[in-house]
Amino acid sequence: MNFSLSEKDEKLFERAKEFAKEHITPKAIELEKRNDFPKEVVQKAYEAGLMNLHIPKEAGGPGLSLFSETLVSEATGYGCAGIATSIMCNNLAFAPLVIGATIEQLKEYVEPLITGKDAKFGAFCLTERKAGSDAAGVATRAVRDGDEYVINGLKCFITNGPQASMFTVFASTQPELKHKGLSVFMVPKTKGVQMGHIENKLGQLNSVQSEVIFEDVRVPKNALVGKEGEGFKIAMMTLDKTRAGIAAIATGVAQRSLDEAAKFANIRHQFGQPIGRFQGISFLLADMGARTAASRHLTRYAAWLADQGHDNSKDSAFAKFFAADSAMQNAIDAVQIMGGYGYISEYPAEKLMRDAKLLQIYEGTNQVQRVVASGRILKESVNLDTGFKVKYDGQDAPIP
Ligand code: COS
Repeated sequence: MNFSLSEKDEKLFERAKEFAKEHITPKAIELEKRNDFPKEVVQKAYEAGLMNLHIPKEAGGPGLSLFSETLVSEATGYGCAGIATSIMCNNLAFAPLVIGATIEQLKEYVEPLITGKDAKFGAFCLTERKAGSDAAGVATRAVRDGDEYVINGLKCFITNGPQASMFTVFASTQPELKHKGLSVFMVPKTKGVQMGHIENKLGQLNSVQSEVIFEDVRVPKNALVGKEGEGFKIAMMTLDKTRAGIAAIATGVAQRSLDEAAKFANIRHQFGQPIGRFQGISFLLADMGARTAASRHLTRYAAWLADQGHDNSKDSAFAKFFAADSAMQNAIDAVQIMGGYGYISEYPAEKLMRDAKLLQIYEGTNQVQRVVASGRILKESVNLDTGFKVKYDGQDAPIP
C-alpha cells in the first residue's frame, strides 16, 4: 500500500497544475463571457501533451493509465470545469473505440486525430431527447445496405459536437432487441452530418454542447466497433472508466472551492478578527476539506481498479456521485463563506457553483450512479456471510 504518486505521475500532475495556473485559472472568468469553445486554451493543452492520454502507443497515443488521466482532469478542473470538460471530452469519445475497436481501426480513425499539429476532436453521441438515463432507448437507426450502414437520428447534449471531426455514434441495428440491438459506429464528419441547436446552459460556459443530426449518413461496414449488438455493453464499459474522469474534475472543483473560501476566511476581518476564527466558518472549512480528500481517494481508487483490469462499476459510481455532490456542496459553502463577494461574478465562487451543478448531471445523473452502485451492493450481498445467523421474518430473504 503506497499513497504517493509515482515519479512519472508526480511530474505529470505538477505539469498539469502549472498549465492550469498559467493558462486556465487566470482566464476562465473572462473566457466564459464568450460562451464558446475555448479553442486557444485547448490547443495549448494539446501542445502540452495533456490530451488523448489513454490512446495506446500502437495507435499513436502515449498509452497512459486512467489513473494518470484523472490527475490531469483534477488539475484542469481546479482551473475551470468547463475548460477541463472541453479538454477531456476526447477521452469519452475515444474510450468506446479503445475498448471495442481493433488496432487497425484505431490507426485509421483515431491516429490522424491525435498526431497532427492542431488539436482535433471526437464527440460521444449516445444521448437523445427521449433517451437520457434510459440509454437503451436510443432511437437512432443504422441499417445495413451492402457494404455500408446508413445512419439516421438526432443526438443532443453532445459535448464538442460543433468541434468534432469524428463522432462515436450509438445506433440501433435491431430495435426489437432493445439494448441487445444497439451498436456503435465511428462516423467522420461527412455528408449528412449536421449540427443542430446549441444548448444554452447555466454553467460550464467554457464547453459547448449541441444537437448532432445524422441524415442518411453512409459509413463503410468497418466503421462498426466490435460486433452488432455490442453497443450497450461498450457504452456501459466506457462510462465505468470515464466517470472516474468526471469525479476527478469534481475533485478539482471541490478543492478550488475550499482554497478560495479558506483564503478569504483568513483575510476577511469582521468583529475584529479573521472570519475563519469563528466556529460557524471553520467547521464548514473542515467539512469541505474532508469531502475533497474523500473524493480524491474514491476517484483514484476507481481509476486504479480499471487500470488493474478489475470491475470498477460500483467504485466509479461511488466516485462520480460523491465527488460531484462534494463539488456542489463545497461551491455552495464557498459562496456562503464569501457572502456578497461569493455571489458576484468578479470573484470565483459563483462560477464554481454554476459549474458544479453539471457534474451532478452529465455522464449519468447522480441518481443513476446510485442505481448502479446499489445494484452492485445488493448483488454482492446475496452470498454475504456476516457471521450473524438469523432468519429474517422466519425465512431467508435473498434478493434474486
Ligand atoms: N459493464 C458491462 N456490461 C454492463 C454494465 C457494465 N458496467 N452495466 C450493464 N451491463 C449489461 C448488463 O449485464 C446487461 O447485460 P445482459 O442483457 O446481457 O444481461 C445489460 O448491460 C443491461 O443492463 P441493465 O439491465 O442494468 O441496463 P438498464 O437498461 O437497466 O440501464 C443504467 C442501466 C440506468 C445504469 C444505464 O442505462 C445508464 O448508465 N444510464 C445512464 C446513461 C448515461 O450515463 N448517459 C450519459 C451519456 S454521456 S454525457
